[in-house]
Amino acid sequence: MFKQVIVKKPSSSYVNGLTTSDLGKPDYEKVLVQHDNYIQALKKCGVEVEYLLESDEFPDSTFVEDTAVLTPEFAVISNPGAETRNKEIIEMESVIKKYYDDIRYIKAPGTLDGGDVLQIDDHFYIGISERTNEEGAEQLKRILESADYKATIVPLKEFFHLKTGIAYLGNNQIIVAGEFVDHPDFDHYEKIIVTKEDEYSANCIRVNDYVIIPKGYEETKRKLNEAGYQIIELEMSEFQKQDGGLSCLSLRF
Ligand code: CIR
Repeated sequence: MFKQVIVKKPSSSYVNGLTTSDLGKPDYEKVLVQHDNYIQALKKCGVEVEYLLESDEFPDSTFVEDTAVLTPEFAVISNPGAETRNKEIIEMESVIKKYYDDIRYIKAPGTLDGGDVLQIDDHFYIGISERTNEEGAEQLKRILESADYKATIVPLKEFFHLKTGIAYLGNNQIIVAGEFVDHPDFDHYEKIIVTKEDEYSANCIRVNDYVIIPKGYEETKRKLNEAGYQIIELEMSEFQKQDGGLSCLSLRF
């Protein structure tokens, strides 16, 4: 069960943030509407929402997931791999101190984005990506193993972040796309497989009794429905334009 989430309002500078997509510039008014709907959906899932105000100097800072990894026992402040995002952790550290006494840190030369970390029960998977380097992944692995969690490092081939292509639904079930469909590290989980066309919908989030998915992915929706999940669909177009998905917009704990 998640009780709490942290989200952060997108700033008007959001439209000038980092992206590799060719989907065009986000429409800021729509960004705000989509972000508000995201918050309403989380509330429907029964969590408390801490809402941080926007930071003009950090265009990508609405993607709070990248700044930390949270476990029930301790928090790990990440060291984001994108130069323009790195100092987002300063604000997040002060926020997280309200919830956690035990805080660990990923330290340079290690870099790590929270989007590269997936928790499946007591096992964490840590992607090595353009943002998370081997040193950062090894640091997190050591931190987790010292607390009796399992940790597996997964070098990515194509995906931007690990969680771009995989999510944990609960009850040993995962949803996967692309390079994770046949990945040996995830063989022992029951899989819902997302088609190439619907790849974006693999970044969904299970929050208590609901799975929140992006709107417009009928086949993914059907598969999740058939598997018995209650679904909330959200329009995500303006976040997709900046390489962001549903998981990126919150820290959940
Ligand atoms: C970035 O490039 O950092 C942002 N435009 C997107 C970050 C998405 N975060 C995530 O997948 N966890």
